[in-house]
This record gives sequence, structure tokens and C-alpha cells, in this order.
Amino acid sequence: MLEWFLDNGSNHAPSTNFAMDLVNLIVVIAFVLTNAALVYFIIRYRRRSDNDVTSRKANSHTIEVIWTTIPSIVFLGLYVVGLQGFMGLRAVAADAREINVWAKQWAWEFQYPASLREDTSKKSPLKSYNKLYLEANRPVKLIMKSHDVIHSFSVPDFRVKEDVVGHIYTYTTFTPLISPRQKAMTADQRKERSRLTEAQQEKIPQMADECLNYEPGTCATYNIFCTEYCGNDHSYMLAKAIVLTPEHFKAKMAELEEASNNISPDMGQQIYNSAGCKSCHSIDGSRVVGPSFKGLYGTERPIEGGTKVVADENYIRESILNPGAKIHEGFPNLMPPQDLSDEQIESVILFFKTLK
Ligand code: HEC
Ligand SMILES: [Cu+2]
Repeated sequence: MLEWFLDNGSNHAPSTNFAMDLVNLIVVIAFVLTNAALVYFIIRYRRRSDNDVTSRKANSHTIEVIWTTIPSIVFLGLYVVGLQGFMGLRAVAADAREINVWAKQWAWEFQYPASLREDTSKKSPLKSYNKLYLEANRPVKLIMKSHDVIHSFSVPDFRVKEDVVGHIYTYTTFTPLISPRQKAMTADQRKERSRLTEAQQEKIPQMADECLNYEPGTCATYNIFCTEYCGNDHSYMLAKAIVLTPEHFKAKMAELEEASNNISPDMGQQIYNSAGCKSCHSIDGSRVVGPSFKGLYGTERPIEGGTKVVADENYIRESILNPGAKIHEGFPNLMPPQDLSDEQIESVILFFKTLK
């Protein structure tokens, strides 16, 4: 019955659907049988007169054996079904593509292997934020880590969920599919489904349906949730998994590669918006968790311990890669190191220069 509510978006859908249906079926049968017996006994053994006495019979071995054995067999059966599904969730296919996932307050960063670059001389991974691009029918292994508190990566349409913590890597693996339901969806139906209010578009732009850019049947999108309460903006820690045909996927990687080489204030603003900076830094002068970026570039910053530093390229670079080195006076040492590439840092600096 799960498929009434969710897409069958990965290879794990059939086994999870089956386990869920089986449990529901057993629960319904047990409910009907016990309640029917209850009603029957109430009527059959009701008190018929004032001196009606209770039977002396204390127990029956036959009945006890039956009601111990049958449930045991049923539960062992459920265990076998569950174990099979679980082993499927943990077994990584030999040709699985590895994608690194970094969770942070409050954004998801996805890193694709450098081998997907056309320019193979560059070894840094391709990155996307809050949008996970996947190739249809190609197994993936997500290797996950948190920058800060505990998060949890959950995609109900994939039947996949795994905690993302600091200090250790966790993983999850699946084969993403363009679900039959989304394959059959027309562009109009998609538009209808993906309507967002203006406020939502502003706060969670990644939720706009990217499949509208592709011909129907070649793209599917699924919601990614953080299912661990991880602070203020936990409920906005939403992302999309976008499953594409191999050709579209290749084109998308080329697009990410181009973006990774693009150094500009615009790119800096995109990084600010999507990489999580926005949840702690404003650009209008107001104080959020950290200092505002307005008027930051080239001005003197008071540093804990009584010194002052001019916010030049070096200071900004250090503040991003190693935030604890110099703490802005009056602010907590709360910023996690941001793993931005050289190109990304340059774009951010160019963006800062526009924030007079
Ligand atoms: C979880 C909150 C948080 C996130 C996310 C965050 N920062 Fe920070 N940041 C802080 C805090 C708090 C400070 C002040 C303490 C310090 O200097 O480390 C700070 C300081 C800075 C400074 C120095 C500012 C100054 O006035 O001296 C820079 C530059 C900076 N962050 C850049 C970034 C960039 C770029 C990103 C995103 C890629 C980012 N931060 C993400 C919390 C955050
Ligand atoms: Cu989270």
C-alpha cells in the first residue's frame, strides 16, 4: 500500500512495500480474530443467573502450545523478510558510483567524483548544493558525514534513511529509478504538483521542479528530508534528488564542471545562498549567528584578545577554511570549517566586494 503514497523511486521499493503490506495484513487478521473471539466469549460465557459459577478448569496445554507456536512462526517469518530487505539496503553493488554527502546546518552538499569531469587534469570533486543529481538505473553509494550536529538523510520515495553524524562516515546505497508514475507524468501534471508559494520559493528555491526543463519521462524528482531535529532551520533543510537519463546526467555534470570554473560575484552569491552561509550571515547589516557580510571587505574587524585585522583576501580565506583561527570579538566560535574550493573562495570574495 506504500506505493499509494510514495513513488517507487529505487530498487528498495518492492521489498519495503512487501514487508509493510505483510505486517499490515497480519495486524488486520490478528485484530479481527482476537476481537471476534472477545465478542464470542462475552456472549457465550456471560453470567446467566445469580448463582452461576466459573469453570474450575485452570489451563489447557494444547491451547497454550498453539498460541505460542503460531505467533512464533509468524514473527520469525517477519524477521526473515526484514533481514532480507535490510541486507539489500547494506550491500553495495560493485559498480556503485560513490557520491560524498556533507550535511551542515542547514544545507546538503553533494560531491561527485572528479572522474566525471571532462577536464581530467583537475582532481577536485564537482559539487552541488541541496540538489542531488543521480543517473537512472546506476547504483550509487552515498558516503555521508556531518559538519556539525547530527542530521539524518531520508528519501521516502527511495525507502532509504540513514543518520549523518560527525567523526564517522555512514553510508547508504540504492539504485535510483525514474518511477513509472513520474515517467507517465505530463508537463502540466508536473506543474500542478510542484506549485510553491512565493514565500516558499524564496526560502527553499531548490524545491522548484527541475524536471520541467526536460521532456517528460526522462527525469524524476524526489524529496530529501533531514529527519533529525538539527536546530532552528531544521524544517527548511530540504533537498531534491533529481534522477536523469544517462545523457541528461552527463550534460548536468558538464554544467557543474563549468560552474566550478566560473569565478564571479554572481557565483559567490549563489554559494552564499545555497552553501549554508545564509543561515548564519546576513548581507543587510543585521546580526544572525555570525557577523553580517555587509561592508566586511577591506574594513577592520575586532578580534578576540584585543587585536584588529583588516578583512582582506587572506583574512576571508582563513575565516572560511579555519574559522577558529581568529574569532570576531563578541561572537561565538560556532562556524564549522567550510570546504570551499579556491575558485569558490574567490567568487565569495568578489561577492563580498559588492556588499558596500
Ligand atoms: C553555523 C553558522 C555559520 C555558518 C553556516 C557560516 N558561518 Fe561564517 N561565521 C559564523 C560565526 C559565529 C562567525 C564569527 C566567529 C568567528 O569569527 O569565527 C563567523 C565568521 C565568519 C567570517 C569572518 C567575519 C568577520 O566579521 O570577521 C567570514 C568571512 C565568514 N564567517 C564566512 C562564511 C562563509 C563564506 C560561509 C559559507 C560558506 C559561512 N561563513 C558559514 C557562523 C557561521
Ligand atoms: Cu539536519
